[in-house]
Amino acid sequence: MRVDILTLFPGMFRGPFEHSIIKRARDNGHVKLRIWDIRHFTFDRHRVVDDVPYGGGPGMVMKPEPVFAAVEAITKGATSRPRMLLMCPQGQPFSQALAKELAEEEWLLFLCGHYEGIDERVCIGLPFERISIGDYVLTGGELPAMVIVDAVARLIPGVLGEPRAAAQDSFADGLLEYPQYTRPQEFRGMEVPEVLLSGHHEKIRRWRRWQSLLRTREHRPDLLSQIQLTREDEELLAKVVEDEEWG
Ligand code: 9D3
Repeated sequence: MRVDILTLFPGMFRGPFEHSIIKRARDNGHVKLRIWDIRHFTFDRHRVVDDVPYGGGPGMVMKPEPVFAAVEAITKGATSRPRMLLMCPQGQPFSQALAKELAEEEWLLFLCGHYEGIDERVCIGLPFERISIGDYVLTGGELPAMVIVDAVARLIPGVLGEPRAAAQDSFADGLLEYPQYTRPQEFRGMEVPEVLLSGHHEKIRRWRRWQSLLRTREHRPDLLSQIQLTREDEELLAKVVEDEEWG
C-alpha cells in the first residue's frame, strides 16, 4: 500500500513510523510511506501556509493553494487516484470497520490540518473524506493520521507475522479481550488463574469467553448489546463473578 501524508509538521512522523511493526512493514515494502511538507508547495517569498479567517474570529486558517498544489504534484501522472482522507474533528468517526475498508485500498492520501481549520474550498474542490478519531480536541491532524496508518497497516496481509493475530483482535468478534498471563506463576502474591495451568483446552476456552463477556459488560455494555450472544454466552454471563467453579 502506498501512503502519502501532507502535513506542516513532517518531523512529528519520524519517531512513530520508525519503530516496531510499522518500521518492518516499511522495510519489507508492504507500506510505502511518504511524508510531504505542505510548506514546500508554497510559491511566495515567505512560504505562507495560513491566514486570518474571513469574517473574523480567533486563530488561523490553512490556505487552499498549497494543498491543491501538493495533491496535484503527488497525483500527477499516476494512473490511479488515492483514497483521500482529511483529518478533521467534524469528520466521520474512525472505527475498526473503516480500518478494514481502508486496508483494501492501494493508495491512501492523508491531509493533516493544523490551526483552527482548513479553507473549505479544499473540501469542495478535492474529493476528501473527513475523518475524526474521537470526541476530544487535539492540536492537529498529525496524531490522528498516525493512529489511522497504524490501525490500517497492521491489517495488510503479511504485515503481522502471525495471520491469526489480526483475526483474533478485540472488536473482531465484538467483545473485549480476556486477560493474559505469562511466567512467573506467582508474582508479588498474585497468582495466575488455576484454569490456565490445567491444560484443559475446553475449560480454558470457556473461562476466556467468560472473562471477555464480563469485561465487556463492565466496560463496554454498548458493544454487548450490538452482538448476538450464544446460549453458552448467556449461561456464562449468568454465572456470579465470585464463581470459581470450572468443572
Ligand atoms: C474552533 C473549534 N475547534 C473545533 C473543535 C477548532 C479545532 C480544534 C482542534 C480545529 C482543529 C483542531 C485540531 N484537531 C484535528 O485536526 C483533528 C482531530 C481532533 O482534534 N480530535 C479527533 N480527531 C481529529 S482528526 C483531526
